[in-house]
Amino acid sequence: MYEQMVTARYYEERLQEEYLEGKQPAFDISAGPIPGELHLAAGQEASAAGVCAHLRDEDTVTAPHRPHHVAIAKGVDLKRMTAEIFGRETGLCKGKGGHMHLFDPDVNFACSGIIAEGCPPAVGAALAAKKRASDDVAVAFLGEGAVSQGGFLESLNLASVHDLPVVFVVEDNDWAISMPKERVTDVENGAQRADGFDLPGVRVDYDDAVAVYETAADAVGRARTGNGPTLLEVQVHRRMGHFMGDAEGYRPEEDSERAQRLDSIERLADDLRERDVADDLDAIRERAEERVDDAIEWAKEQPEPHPDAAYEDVFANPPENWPRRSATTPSGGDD
Ligand SMILES: Cc1ncc(C[n+]2csc(CCOP(=O)(O)OP(=O)(O)O)c2C)c(N)n1
Ligand SMILES: [Mg+2]
Repeated sequence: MYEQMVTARYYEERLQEEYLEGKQPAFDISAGPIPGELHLAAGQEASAAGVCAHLRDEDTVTAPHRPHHVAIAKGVDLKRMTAEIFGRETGLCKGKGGHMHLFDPDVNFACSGIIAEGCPPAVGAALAAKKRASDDVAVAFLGEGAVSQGGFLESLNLASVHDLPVVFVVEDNDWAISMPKERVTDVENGAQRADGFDLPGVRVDYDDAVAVYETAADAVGRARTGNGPTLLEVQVHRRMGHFMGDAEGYRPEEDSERAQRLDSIERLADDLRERDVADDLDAIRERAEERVDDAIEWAKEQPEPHPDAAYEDVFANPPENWPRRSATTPSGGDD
């Protein structure tokens, strides 16, 4: 878990550097090697690492617009994910999805920029697993800002009534862009939403990876043994703005300071040292950094998609006379 967490943190530190290239001084969001928005999850690593430690490749995970820590913990190919974020042809979605739309069928991972959008597909994957009589499970990650969304609430209902092997993981980072949760809901503890659907709801009040791991063991175990869904909420801390370039004028200074102070990675490192579990945390960190640097270097060398491919994989039924690929385009277009 420590390795997953330091990989995710360093990955985002490196993305941050790459993202800012060419965007300043007047923050041009379309400029530089990573055009568009970028939502970083620094401070939220414990929930992804603690939950995904219980998962296998066959299990399905969906994530929202802040997906990197979850994708890394689920084992998404780091090189192809990075190429996708850089908009390159060898990216997971051939460079057309970008950082909010990563899709890796090898490890059954998907994410979306539409909040709570991952809940119905996770329920679908859980239904498929049940119908196939396999013990695969599905996990949907979402933010606390999405817990009043219809897609989420309807998914809780279907999961409960059909007893499906799915776990909903709400990452409560206190903010939905600039909106504190107390202004949009009177429900303080998002796990309470489970009560209305008669399924177990549990909350981990602090972002301790071991506490998340232990709580998730029950939730994933319940799903895997045919005992139905669980809603798990984890308190995490958003160390950065909502997205890169967010000046955070709405955020009290103490709240940002608290997020910096309560670092789940440092907490886990102290814990590991105290329990004498890992003798060389520096080696783990170095290995993680090398892997990230390699992925970023590789991705930046990848070709950009051919303009003729712009319409491919976009329409299920392409319009007539849609642009065809030219002979110079590297791969076929029938898929
Ligand atoms: C259905 C929908 N409505 C609105 C948005 C715009 N939007 C993007 S992120 C966000 C807030 C999400 O907050 P939360 O779920 O807490 O996730 P966090 O950003 O804190 O990780 C909103 C409203 C969206 N992407 N999808
Ligand atoms: Mg939030």
